[in-house]
Amino acid sequence: TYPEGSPVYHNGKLSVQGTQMVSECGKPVQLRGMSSHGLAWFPKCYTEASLTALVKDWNIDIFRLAIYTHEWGGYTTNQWKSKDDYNAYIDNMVDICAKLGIYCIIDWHVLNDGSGDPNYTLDDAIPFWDYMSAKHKDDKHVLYEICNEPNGFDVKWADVKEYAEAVIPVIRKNDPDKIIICGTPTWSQDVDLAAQDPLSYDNVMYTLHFYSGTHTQYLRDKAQVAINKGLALFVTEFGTTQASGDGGVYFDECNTWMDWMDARKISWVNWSFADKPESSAALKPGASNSGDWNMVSESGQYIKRKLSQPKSYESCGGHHHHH
Ligand code: IDC
Repeated sequence: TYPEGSPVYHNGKLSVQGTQMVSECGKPVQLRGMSSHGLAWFPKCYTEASLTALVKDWNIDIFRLAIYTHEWGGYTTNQWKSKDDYNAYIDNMVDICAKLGIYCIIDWHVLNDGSGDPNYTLDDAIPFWDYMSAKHKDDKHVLYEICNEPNGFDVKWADVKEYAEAVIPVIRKNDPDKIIICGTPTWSQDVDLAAQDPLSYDNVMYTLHFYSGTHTQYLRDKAQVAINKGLALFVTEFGTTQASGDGGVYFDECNTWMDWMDARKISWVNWSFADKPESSAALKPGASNSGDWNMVSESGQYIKRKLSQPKSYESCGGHHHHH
């Protein structure tokens, strides 16, 4: 059970109806929250204390656990932890989110190393998702993001689809209906291409990522094409900066994106809750050493203000609602 009044208490198990994510009682839900930077890069930032502050002081509904597959202690490299220890770390974070009553995304953070082709990670992805979906099958608050950002000129939607069609059955065997979020080519921008040949599973959403210093109206137009064709989108990552994660901040364009997402009740998660010296990081350098989870950067201050707006969902009435 989740704490009374918490996001999971109000919304319960999520599912997808048409283009909209809905709560257990079928009401549209827009969730807002933060993404970790790499769990292995800034482990000091991801503790029960920091997550408690994110819930109590920042008002998040959801936290994303970014598990880089290759870079910086990537899961597949055994550099930071063994796979068993990494799994235990992730499981602990998932349990902390449950205790706090927030949703969490387990993000298989495919990015630079390898080739940008998620199939490159398949040998590790299959056992990872088998383990995670068996372990968390009864955890209503978990969502599975199977490939952060497919990228590279040669990586087409057909390749991503092939990967998804290998991974999704593994998850579905353990966990028949939790939300699965699938990345799209060009760093999760080509949702319009996915819409031409969507996946044939229920409760699937598609990843749309933007950085407001780089991605503007043209990307919203591409996303609208996908929505018009019936895709359900989830902005599992966006930044207020350029796509490098640094440079800027670009609040005017970000406001336009926020209005666009609000109008469509599209959920969003900001990159990133970390104190790296880069402008997308929501914390000032040194925050993790001092344990001050409200020592915000310019971007963090802006995001915190957005998170403090009234909740964008209607309660199902807790655990004892009736249809
Ligand atoms: C960036 C980090 C940066 C790190 C880099 C590694 O902000 O500190 O050095 O990754 O490659 C993404 C990725 C996300 C990126 C982010 C900013 O999902 O991992 O983080 N970004 O570049 N897609 C678009 C932008």
